[in-house]
Amino acid sequence: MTDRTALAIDYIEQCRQRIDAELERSIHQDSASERLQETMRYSVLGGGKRIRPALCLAAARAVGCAENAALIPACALELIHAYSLVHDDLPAMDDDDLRRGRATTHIAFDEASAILAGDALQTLAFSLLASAPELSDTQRVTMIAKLAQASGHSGMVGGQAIDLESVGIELDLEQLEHMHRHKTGALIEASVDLGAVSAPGVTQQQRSALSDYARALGLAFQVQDDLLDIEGDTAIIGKRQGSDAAKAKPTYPALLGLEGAREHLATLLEQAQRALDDFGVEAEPLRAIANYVVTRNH
Ligand code: GRG
Repeated sequence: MTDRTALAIDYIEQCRQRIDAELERSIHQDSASERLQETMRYSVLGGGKRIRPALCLAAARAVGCAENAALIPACALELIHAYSLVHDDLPAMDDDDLRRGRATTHIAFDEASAILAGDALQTLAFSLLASAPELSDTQRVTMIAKLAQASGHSGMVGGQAIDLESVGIELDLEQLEHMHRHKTGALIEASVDLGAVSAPGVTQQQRSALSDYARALGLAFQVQDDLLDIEGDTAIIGKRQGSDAAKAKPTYPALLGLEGAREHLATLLEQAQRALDDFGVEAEPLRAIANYVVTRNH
């Protein structure tokens, strides 16, 4: 393991503790149904790498902002991510029974509860942002707009729609990237941007460089995800290995071959790191997370 990967693991673990405490607090708030609350807690607090919230906190640090200011946005990102996983696992979508090393939400509870928990996690994300005490009104509105755009039909949900429409169809590299930029990349880009916007004095130049970093990282994340589906171990990745092939999903290794996919991954990592050239030591966690994303084993 390189020093940078070790730094990332350490940094993400520190983030996890702060994020999970805040998520626990936010789900604990007044709720109309105890069962719904329990389903939400199961969906969001039972594991997961916390890459998106860690990226948000690391981006805030990179632009000289106290990470605390980005804590609520970081939680909002994880809530959206958790909702997307719960809905993605449903029988009407990917129909998966294993996630984060345990039963998916609709298996542990039931389908209706999983749908409701996903809905409630999504609205909780926007509700948290709307009342984040550390942020100005302008920051809140900017973040809500960005997160809505990244997670809705012009972002993640749009990407999921393309994915569902693409089963059994041969996509070329451009079409595959178009799908992943929406399905996975948009939320990763939003994670970095919400962190940057947490700093009141962030410049357009900084946001643009961070956006270049996040765009490359979003695709790198997906390439590594595709590689893990082939080379990973179900017990470690926490979901069924080989499920992309079983579902005839278009993937990078299917298009480029294993070696080609690995080369593509290295190019994307280089692009992500280069985008941070003008940042100093405060961007070290972002650099480390990029290394972690392309070497992770789950
Ligand atoms: C159903 C609205 C809706 C959207 C679904 C993101 C997504 C769109 C589906 C997730 C399915 C999937 C396996 C996508 C591939 C990449 C991805 C998002 C993997 C899961 O993210 P990790 O590895 O998960 O960060 P953890 O569990 O670590 O948080």
